[in-house]
Amino acid sequence: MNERYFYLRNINFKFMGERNMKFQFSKWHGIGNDFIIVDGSKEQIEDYNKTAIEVCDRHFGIGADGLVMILPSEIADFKMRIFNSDGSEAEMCGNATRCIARYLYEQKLTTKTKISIETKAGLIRPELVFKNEQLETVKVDMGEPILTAEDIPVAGSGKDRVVHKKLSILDKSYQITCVSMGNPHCVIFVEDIDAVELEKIGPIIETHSMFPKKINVEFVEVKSKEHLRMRVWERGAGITLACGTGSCATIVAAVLNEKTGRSAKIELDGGDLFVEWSEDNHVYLSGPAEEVFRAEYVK
Ligand code: ZDP
Repeated sequence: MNERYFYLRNINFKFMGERNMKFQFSKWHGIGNDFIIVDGSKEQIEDYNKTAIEVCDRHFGIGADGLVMILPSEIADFKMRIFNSDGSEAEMCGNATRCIARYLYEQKLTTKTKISIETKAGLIRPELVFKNEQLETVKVDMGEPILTAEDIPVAGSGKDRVVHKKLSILDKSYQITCVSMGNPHCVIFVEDIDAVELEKIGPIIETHSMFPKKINVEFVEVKSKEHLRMRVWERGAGITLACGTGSCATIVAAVLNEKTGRSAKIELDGGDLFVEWSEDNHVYLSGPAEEVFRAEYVK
């Protein structure tokens, strides 16, 4: 937090009155998980990591959980890169993928309703689903979950799965289940989600030495076999209103812990997402994607 503050203060001193960056962007959200989307084939940004810190800041910048660059791809229709609000790059992003699919279609950058997008975690395929010519939802084939500890990565468990394993933090112990959806997640089922001090426990688990690439942390309360309530502490972004990859990791963890069937509604602070861990081993994520405004950033 402090580092970010000093970084921002420096930019403000350095560039006061000076304008050296200019780009068009569009602000989107997937149930309150918000992104600045930039078409990198048209707009020039020199340093994605530093720019993400600057523009995601909710007081000194535009304000968002992440900066998403859309870039040309040689193996898919488009390539996406996602930077968290702390400037770190994530491999994958479920909610942003839905936003991008709708953005590309509405901006007429593609006529396809099913798009392939290259990410650092492989190809993912969002699909715009229409009903009576109205967009009903954006459904994403998020690919297969990764459950092998060393691939998630979780240290110290080799090729085993990390399902319902004990983790002691401060004076409490938690049962954790770890899943990678391209990016790493640690899912913890609790009796009472409102009693979880997410702001306190989230960053401790995120940066625990067990997780060499840090980790996204999801606390989940089981409401029924088809309904989970989830709150998330995101790696590199802190508390956010929703997390798409986190919802996918949650359904996988719920099945592995015999809490639900293979599909469920995930109730998040910003709204609901629908997830299914299909028999073909792919996880499907559905939910809304909304544009908020378009503007030009000038600094
Ligand atoms: O893995 C990470 O560092 C996440 N913070 C990336 C963002 C994930 C996201 N919330 C999602 O919906 O998958 C955008």
